[in-house]
Amino acid sequence: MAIIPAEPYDFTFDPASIALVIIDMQRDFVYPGGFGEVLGNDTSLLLKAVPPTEKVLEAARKAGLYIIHTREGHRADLSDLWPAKKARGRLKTTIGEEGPMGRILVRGEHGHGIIDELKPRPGEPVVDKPGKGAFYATDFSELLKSRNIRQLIVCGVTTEVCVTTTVREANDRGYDCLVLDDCVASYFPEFQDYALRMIKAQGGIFGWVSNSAKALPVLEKIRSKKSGGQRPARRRAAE
Ligand code: TIU
Repeated sequence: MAIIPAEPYDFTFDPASIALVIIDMQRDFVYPGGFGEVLGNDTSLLLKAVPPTEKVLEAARKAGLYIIHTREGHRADLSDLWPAKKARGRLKTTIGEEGPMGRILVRGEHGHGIIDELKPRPGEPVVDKPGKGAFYATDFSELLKSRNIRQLIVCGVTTEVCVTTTVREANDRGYDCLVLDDCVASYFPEFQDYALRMIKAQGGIFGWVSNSAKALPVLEKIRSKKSGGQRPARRRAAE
């Protein structure tokens, strides 16, 4: 077992049954011209989560952790886009319409893609989700069950929308979630603060909160143990 110092108390996990989940690190949210900006947000606020998440992703890869990426977006024909979601906000430009990075929040468009810094590698599943939570209308649950995953380390954007929705969905399905506070970001600093406080309040009602500085040394120790010969050959070959 490994232990990451966290709030409201230490987070204990078995590296074999934990996954790193990186939520919606897509150009559509973190760069101008995408969905985040058409909603009226300053997308630059999300960029500060990128360097620490890169470090955690790299350490998780070296540790041999199961890694899953998610993307929010819709089919090109928008058949999985609820009219309520399309209409929300009374936006001038909305989901499915052309923007500078292609059709907004549509699968396969440049804006829908995960940013280069956090590009998924072969063997790291990418879950395409039409909603905010990773469980709704996806095979996320089946992917976790197939690997006997019980705990999640969660990074991504935005803290109070897709990250929190996923953490709450996971909590009700019996998963422990550890959120790294510098690896998640919001367009609203006060929502970032309160969303994280809501997760860890009441004895960790939805999970645990820590940060990359505390998680990295723990992940790096797992790496050194595995490089001592325990890592399965299948994983070595995939790198
Ligand atoms: N608007 C906002 O803060 N977020 C989203 O619409 N999606 C995600 O959080 N991924």
